Parts: sequence; structure tokens; C-alpha cells
Amino acid sequence: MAQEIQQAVAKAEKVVKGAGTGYGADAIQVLEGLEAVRKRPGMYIGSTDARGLHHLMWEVADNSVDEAMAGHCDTITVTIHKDGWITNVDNGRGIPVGEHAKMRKSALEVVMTVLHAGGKFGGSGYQVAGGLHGVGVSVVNALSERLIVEVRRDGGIYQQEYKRGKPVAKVKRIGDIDPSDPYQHGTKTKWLADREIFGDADYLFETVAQRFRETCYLTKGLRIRLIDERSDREVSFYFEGGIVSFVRHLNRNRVVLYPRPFYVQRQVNAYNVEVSLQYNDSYGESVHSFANNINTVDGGTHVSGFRSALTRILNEYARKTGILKEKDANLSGEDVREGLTAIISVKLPDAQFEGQTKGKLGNADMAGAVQTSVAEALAAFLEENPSAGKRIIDKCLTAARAREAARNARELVQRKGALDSLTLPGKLADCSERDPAKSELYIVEGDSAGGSAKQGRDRRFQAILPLRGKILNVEKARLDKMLQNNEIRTLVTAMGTGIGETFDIGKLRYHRVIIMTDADQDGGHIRTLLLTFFFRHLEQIIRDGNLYIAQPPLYRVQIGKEKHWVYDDAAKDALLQKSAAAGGKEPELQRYKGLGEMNPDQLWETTMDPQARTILQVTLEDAVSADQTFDMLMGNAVPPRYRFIQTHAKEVVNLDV
Ligand code: 0RA
Repeated sequence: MAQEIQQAVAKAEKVVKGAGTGYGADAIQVLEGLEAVRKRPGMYIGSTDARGLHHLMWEVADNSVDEAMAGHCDTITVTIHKDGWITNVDNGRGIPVGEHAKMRKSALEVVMTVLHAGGKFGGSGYQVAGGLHGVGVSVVNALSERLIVEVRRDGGIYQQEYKRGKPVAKVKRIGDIDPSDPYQHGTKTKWLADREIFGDADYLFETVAQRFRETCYLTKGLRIRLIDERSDREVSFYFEGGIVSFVRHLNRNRVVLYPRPFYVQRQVNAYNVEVSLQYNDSYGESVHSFANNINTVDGGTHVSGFRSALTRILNEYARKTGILKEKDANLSGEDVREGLTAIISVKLPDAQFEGQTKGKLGNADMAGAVQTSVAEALAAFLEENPSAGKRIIDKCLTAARAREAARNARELVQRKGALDSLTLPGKLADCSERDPAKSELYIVEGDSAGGSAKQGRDRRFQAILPLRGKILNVEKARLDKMLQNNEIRTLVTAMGTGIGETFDIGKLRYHRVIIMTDADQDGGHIRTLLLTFFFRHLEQIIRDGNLYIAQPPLYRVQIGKEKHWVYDDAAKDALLQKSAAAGGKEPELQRYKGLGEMNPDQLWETTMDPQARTILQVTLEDAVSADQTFDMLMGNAVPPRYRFIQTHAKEVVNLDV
């Protein structure tokens, strides 16, 4: 933040010098800056839906987190008020309020009203381009109907208010702080996001809590309190152990191979490197990486450095201890990542974020910094914890053998052509369209529903694949086991992508893969199994936005001659109430439990017709929470499962075909 202020002041100074007309010209420039934000908010915060609304929260909180990382702040309190206002309070040094000689206004006003350098444009949306965080709090100000900032420092309380980014008055000292008041310094920002920009998008407690939990794991010793006055909920996050606590948390429902996670923290020149890891007895990998507290979902140089250190050190250790014999091949990268839970967190100046979604760290020197740090510390850890070392290597060896078995199994089925798209499964009713971009695959539970779907579909672009019974619980099975399962093989063959090492998203035969299951418990379970399978083994299909969930209606309500399809209980109650209020005929209510209860025409009309249906796109906005959610889902009953669907599915209405 200090850096940001300097940048902002320097930029504004240039404007003044360049224009040569002093303060007036500068003021105009400032207004133009924030007008640009209001004109094209998407360029600064990605979007103007709920995600963008939350971005405002992250932007303000991140400034406070920076103050905490600099060692000046240990508590942040965020309140979601009933009337749409948000308050963010920190106990940092307080934004400087003194007048800047050349700007002729308070530094506080500069911070709040000058669009900071550092936000990069283009691409798919908001990205952090450098410095320690986002686009600057002036963007939040520009996109708020009203914003009030209050600074405590030097014994005084200073305040300024803005409307849509424009100051209502100068910064004022509005009072003295009682010397006995424990709150002597800090910054309080209170804002009301502009409804003209964000419509009726709303804050989600779970989303905010999840993000703040993550922030606290990544910033040892920081406490964040989140208060939601709408529902009277309150949570407080504080993790003494930082990323070690994070690893323990991710492993909390798993059986770990040894009690204490490995941890290293090193400063390599300007780079700060922190890594923690712990193995568990599952087959999955949950490695999450961060750069300047930003989740790098596509990895990058820090992850490459980590991986090569891990593979090299474990191989060296396995040979040295004689667990791996001379004749044995080296453990592969995949072998050493089975059952691995790890957090890689780096902090650096001028972070370069690359790739289409800017989820990949690009700074080349970081690979070496992480590699050296992890290699040295991990070698020492294994020396000091030989029983942990032995368990880890045994686990890797088992993984290596299983992978060999899987390779053999796959080669066998591939030779038979079972995963080859040239020999499509007999159960698949394919569409006539050959362009994947225009084709849809409905995965349907059960033969009878499959029959209705086949008759009801538009065969030009809709293919139907009925699946029988429950697919295997893939969370608990390796790829080789799964490929023995007929339903899985059929599904992979129909999609055409292959799986595992041979996966190729370019071969996906349908750009919409739609899961259509009954609206009952069994249907929910099958949907969860399928989602888990996609998440663990075909994640790219979700990432690319190709996976959807069909929404069959729950009820048919007939009021006189009018027919209504109703998709949830709230809508049903509303409709019945409306009908009762209007008097007239008693409504007839029919509940649909299964897809099979609808005839083909009804299925088309309610669930499959692109002009009328609603389908939910499955997204993975946050790999960390998705990872946890899947663990939770597989061990739990229905309510948490439902939450997953709600949180990670976004509505897509009336797609054009
Ligand atoms: C620059 C300098 C100083 C504090 C801050 C920025 C600061 C910014 C924010 C934003 C939210 N909370 C914040 N807290 C502090 C301190 C300069 C000094 O007192 O020496």
C-alpha cells in the first residue's frame, strides 16, 4: 500500500507537470480516471455480478492484509450489514492524512480518488499485475454509491466521504481519540456498492468466510473476524501455525502417514518461500499454490521448483536407504504426488501472472528459489524423521506399481479399442451433428429415463448416454480400478477425450456434457459420483466450462386450463399462494420424482429444449474449497451435497444452439 501511494502520487505529479497547468488540470484527470472505472467496471474487477461485488471486498481487505504482512496490523473486522453496507476495520498505522505538497490535498484523498497504476487490462478480467495486490481502493470508491473512510492516527480521527468516487468534502479531523481507547490507529472503510452497477447481486457468507479463512492460513498470526448481521452469524479466523495449519486442515478427514507436517520458510533474495506438506493414505493429490496470497490455480515456476525438488529428494532418499534397489526405476513425479497434501506460498515483488486466466506464476527465478529451499529442508526432514521417510517411500512405491498395473490395463482396453472413439459404445444414441461446438451429450440415469430422453431429444445435436446403476465411488479408487468399470469406460469412450496420461481435451466430442438425474436422493448421489469423477480425473472439462447439470421440474401444477412446470419448492409455494389469492379453481399438484415419470414430449419441453430449459454450468472457482467439498461430500449425507451444487453451479438460461 505504501508503494501504491507512492506510485499514485508519482503518476499524478507527472500529470501535473505534463499539463503545466497545475492543480485544476490534475483534478480533471482524476475525475476521468474514476469515470473510466464506472464506464467499464469489468476491466477493473472482472465482472459486475456477485463475483465483482466480492472483488470490492477483497480489494479493501487486501490493503489491510498488506498492512498486516508489513507487521503493523493483527486484526481485521469485516461486517456485512443488513442494508448492503460493508465495513472493513483494521488496526494498522492508518492511511496517512497529511497534505501532499504537490497534490495540495490529503494523501488519504489521493489514495481514495486516484486510479492506481498496476491494474492490467484485457484478457478475461481482473488480474493482479504487480505489487502485492489488486487494482486499488479507488476502484471500490468509484463503484460505490457512497463510501466513508475513517482514519485513526496521531491521536485524531480523520474522515472523508465520497459519492460514486467523488469527495463530498475535504478530509476533516472529526475528533480526538481518548488516550484510554485501545483503538489508537487504523483504517475503517465503509461502503455501499452501487446498485446501478451491481444490480441485485448479493454477498455470500460462505464465499467470504472461505476467502478470509484462506487469507488467515497464508498470513500467520492475523485474525479476521467476519460478522454477518443479516443472519446473525459470526466467525473468527486465526491460525498460529499458518500454512502448517492449512495442511492439517486439508488432511483433517484423511489418515495421515506421520503426525507433523513438513515445513520450510526461507528468504532467497527478494523472494519469500514457504512450503508445508504431509502425506495421507488416499490416492489423490491436493497441492495448492499461492503467490502474494493469490491462488495460482495453474501453478507456475514455484510449483515446478517444488515438484522437481520433491521428486529428486525422495528418489535420493529411497536409494540411500536401500528401499529403492539399483534395478528399480526412479519414482516418477506422479508417484511422489499420490496422497500428497501441500501448500506452496511465495511472496515476491513484481509478480508476473500469466496464462489465459492469469493463474500461473511466471517469474523464472522463483523455480530455483523454491527448489533449493525445499530440497535442503526436505532432505533434513527425512534424516530426522526416518519412520515418516520410510512410510512416504513405501507409499510412492505402491503408487508406482499401481501405475504400472493401470498402464497395462489401459493398454489392454486400448488394444481392444474400448476407449477408442471409433468404436462408440452401443448404448450411446449419438447425434447427427459432427461439430463438437454444436453437440450435446446427456448422461442419463437409468434405462427408462434414457428411453424417454432418446425419444424426446432433438437427434440432430443431442446425444443420449444412459448409465445403469451407480458408478463406482471414484474417490476411493485408482484409475486402473475405474477403467474396469463398464459405466466409466462407456462414458470416457463416448466423450472421446481418453483419460489419464492420454487425456486430450481437443478430442471432446460434445462441448456440452449434461448430467441429467432424478430429483431425488438417489439421483443426487449419482450426480455427486459423476461430479467427483469429473473433478478428480477430467478436471479440464469442468475448467473449460463443458460440464452442466440438467434441471428437471419438481412439480406440474394445473390451475384450470393453465399448466405450469415448477422447478423448486419456493416457486411452487408462490404459485399456490397466488392461485389461492385469486380464488377460482383448486390447483392440481403433481410431483415428479423421476425423469421416467415424464413422457418424452414433457421431458423435451421441461428439461431438454434449449429455448425453454435451464441448465447449470459446473464451475470450479476455487480449487481449495472444491477439494474440501468433495472430501466432505463423499463422507456425508445429503445437506452438504446440496450446498455444493448451489455454490459451484451457475445458472445458464436459454443457451442458443
Ligand atoms: C501507507 C503508509 C502507511 C500506512 C498505509 C499506507 C496504510 C494503508 C492502508 C489501507 C488499509 N489499511 C491501511 N493501513 C495503512 C503508514 C505511514 C506511516 O505511518 O509511517
